[in-house]
Amino acid sequence: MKNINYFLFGLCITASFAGCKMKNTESAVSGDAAAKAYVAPGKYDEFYNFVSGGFSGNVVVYGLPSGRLIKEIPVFSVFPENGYGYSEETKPMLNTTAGFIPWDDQHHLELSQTNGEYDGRWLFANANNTPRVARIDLKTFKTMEILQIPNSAGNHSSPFITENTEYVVAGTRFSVPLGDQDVPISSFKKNFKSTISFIAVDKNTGRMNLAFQIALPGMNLDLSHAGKGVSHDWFFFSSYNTEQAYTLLEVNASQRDKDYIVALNWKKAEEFFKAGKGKKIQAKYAHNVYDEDKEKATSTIENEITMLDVKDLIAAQAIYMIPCPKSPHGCDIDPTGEYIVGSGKLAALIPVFSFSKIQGAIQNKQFEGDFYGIPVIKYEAALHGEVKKPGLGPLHTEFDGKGNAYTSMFLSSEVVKWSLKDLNVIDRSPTFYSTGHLMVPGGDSRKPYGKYLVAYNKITKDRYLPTGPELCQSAQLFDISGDKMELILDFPTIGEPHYGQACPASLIKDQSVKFYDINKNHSEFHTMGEKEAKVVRTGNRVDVYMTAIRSHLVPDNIEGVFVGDEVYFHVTNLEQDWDIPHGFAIKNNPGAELLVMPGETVTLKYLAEKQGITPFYCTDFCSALHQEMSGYLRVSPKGSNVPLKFGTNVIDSASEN
Ligand code: K7E
Ligand code: CUA
Repeated sequence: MKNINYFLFGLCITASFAGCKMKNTESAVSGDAAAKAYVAPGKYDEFYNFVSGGFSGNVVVYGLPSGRLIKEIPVFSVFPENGYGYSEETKPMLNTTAGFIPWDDQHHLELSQTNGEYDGRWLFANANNTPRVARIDLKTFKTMEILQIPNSAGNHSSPFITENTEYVVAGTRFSVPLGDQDVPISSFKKNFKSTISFIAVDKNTGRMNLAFQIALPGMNLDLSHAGKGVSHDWFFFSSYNTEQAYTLLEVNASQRDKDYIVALNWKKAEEFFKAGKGKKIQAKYAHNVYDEDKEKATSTIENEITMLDVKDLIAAQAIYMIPCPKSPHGCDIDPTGEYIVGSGKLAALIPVFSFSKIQGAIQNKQFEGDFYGIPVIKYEAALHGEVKKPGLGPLHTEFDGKGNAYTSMFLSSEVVKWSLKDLNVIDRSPTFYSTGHLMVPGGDSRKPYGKYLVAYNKITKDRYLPTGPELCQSAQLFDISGDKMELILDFPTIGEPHYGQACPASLIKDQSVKFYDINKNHSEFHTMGEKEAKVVRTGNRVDVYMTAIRSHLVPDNIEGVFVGDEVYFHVTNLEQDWDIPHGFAIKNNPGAELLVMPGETVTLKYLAEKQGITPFYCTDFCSALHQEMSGYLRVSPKGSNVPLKFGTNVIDSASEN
């Protein structure tokens, strides 16, 4: 109960911060703050900031320092705006063993790395609810791959990557029995496991495959980070609920004074895997890949995984538990790889562990018992030191590469800057309100770019004009180039921002694809020119091979389609110019539109359910004559003898009068 009271006490503090907001706001923003976040019209931002969309299921891209929203990338949720999840080509991306799942809860993002530095190639994203990991290509800002994770639930400590993107790693927040067994919930201790999945990433293509899993005793793996530099071979996961409660976790998972950080030597685990020591077990999961050449996604259901035995890892001195106070959340590693910061959500201090001390403790067997056979290292033996009185409710920490760490304080609504060397608090700044993650560009890599810090806040309240009960969420930008953090901008965000990452624009902008080369369009349904446009009937399936170019569709008149037909509109955008998509929408379509990029072919499936003249049109205002970019589909009663006819600018004088 002590913990609960403490928690509530913290919430009151949050509330009182909200109460004196005016004073804080005014004192927090100095006169020239606006100039620091100002990016003149026509000028580019310095950083791309990729931010998780939380319950929007997607990823949102902002420019920094302006905070301008520049892109929403559909990942785990259907996106009517461009037809993702609605077009025939993209529907397989959202396939799972539980069928088509059009939504998820997206929390963490990791930019691919080479030698511990961002390389601007891919962005990995987790889905919390129906465990999945996605890969986005940063040349096209498109989701290219989604891998479902079996034996997992609440895929939260995910997707964290090793320094050369060898693996994307995913840990379960909710322990579950392996293989979807039907067991009593009260058999948690016996049957429930928290798994860690190692997804191998192909160096050249980025393609993911589930290499192996490790099943740990039932608990909640919350967050993680790979070691770097000196700790390159290790991976660290924060855990809570090592009480192994399965009901009223709020109370029952807050009993112990300390939970653990799991330290896992992934290099040794990989050796076991490569030596064939894992056991193959049955597990079904979907692997969805978008083929850029064929311009379509396919979904494959895989049937087995390799499970490593924890006992082997224990024997090989490859796994340890480090006590960490009060239900740790963030698990962050400094740029050198020496310091591991655990943030106890309910703790009044921040423990900082030392990698070299952990190694020493292992050598000298400084243990205090075990957790299901996994040796528990003595807290003091692993500890570099504690940051005292940092604030309330520490959640996440990032680094500036100059020896400083920045921790978000959820309960006391502030960002706290402290020194890694002596663990003294150097500066603190209020946030509005209740910050979750924070982010320094490059702040979880070996090479932080420093300069800015963004706080992603959970509560918005009175920061913007009221919009009824539902408010947007909010981010705050700080200039951290000086000794004191300086708040320079608030900007609204989409969905719920959890983690974000930012990298210099120069890593990405010059390789960004402007349009697809029509000569490399290998879609099965492409139409390479207007002369090739056609309509083909096969039974009750009608394939419309349609082209779009400013400002007409070919064909724009189609007759001879009957009620009950399945009509596939394969729209090829013939443009070869940057930023000239064409849209395609048809009346009574229960799905969404298509947005077809230049050089691309996209398919909309339409069930002709009603007799009548059914107009279709381009939805993207592409030219002065965009409003003229439309056509008619005639749907006739089933069994009628209207011949199949199609064309553009073909005037039928016989029926005209
Ligand atoms: Cu702290 Cu899901 Cu990373 Cu949100 S999590 S804040
Ligand atoms: Cu094409 Cu409007």
